[in-house]
Amino acid sequence: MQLPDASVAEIMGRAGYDWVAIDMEHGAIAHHQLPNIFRALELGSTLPLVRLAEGTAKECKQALDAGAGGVIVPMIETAAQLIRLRDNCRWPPTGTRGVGFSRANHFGEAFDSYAIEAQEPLLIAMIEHIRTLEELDLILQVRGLDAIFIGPYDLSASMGLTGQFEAVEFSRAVETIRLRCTEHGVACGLHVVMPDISILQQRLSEGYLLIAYSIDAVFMHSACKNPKQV
Ligand code: 3PY
Ligand code: MG
Repeated sequence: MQLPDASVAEIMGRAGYDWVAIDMEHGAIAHHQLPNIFRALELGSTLPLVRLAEGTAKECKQALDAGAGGVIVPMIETAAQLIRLRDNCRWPPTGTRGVGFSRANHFGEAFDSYAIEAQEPLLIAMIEHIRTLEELDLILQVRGLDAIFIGPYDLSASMGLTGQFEAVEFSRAVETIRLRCTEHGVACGLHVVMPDISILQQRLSEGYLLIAYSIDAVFMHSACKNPKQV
């Protein structure tokens, strides 16, 4: 979701997605808007995740305190960066995130049960640069990493092939990431940005386990421009 509106979240939540990620990297959604967007998503039993801009300590605690089930963090390139991120997301003793009453623990009412949950919120690392393939085995061994999420635009841009998803070198890089994830027993996912059911089915059959399908704004302009296909 990139559109900053709880009604959009309500529609998407009731559409039956397992999870919806709020895009705080490229979307126009501010921290104070998260609680109402999350409440709206939860009307449809959809798990709210947040794609952070960078994964700083402040961003992690604000998104998780607002009630995100986990974070998706762009541009992870090293194991050390991922470990810092993991620590930013977890309460002590396993991490360094500040402890406090917030929406995530029902403003203190569910403090004890949340203290356990806050040891391991979902941690999803985006792989978006070709040079990260050299560090990938170390990244995949970081304890607490739940999944890898490939950003096709940034990954292709890092190869000088921006948006050229048919390019052989790009397909090879994507497949290498997926295979390495399988070897390490880590779920692999990616963003199918343009809504296309045949590509979605192909990615599912290849074994991707965490697929973001399009973006609210893209669904809307596809429907406006080409209503017959929606
Ligand atoms: C990318 O393609 O780079 C993305 O971040 C998609 O979400
Ligand atoms: Mg990206």
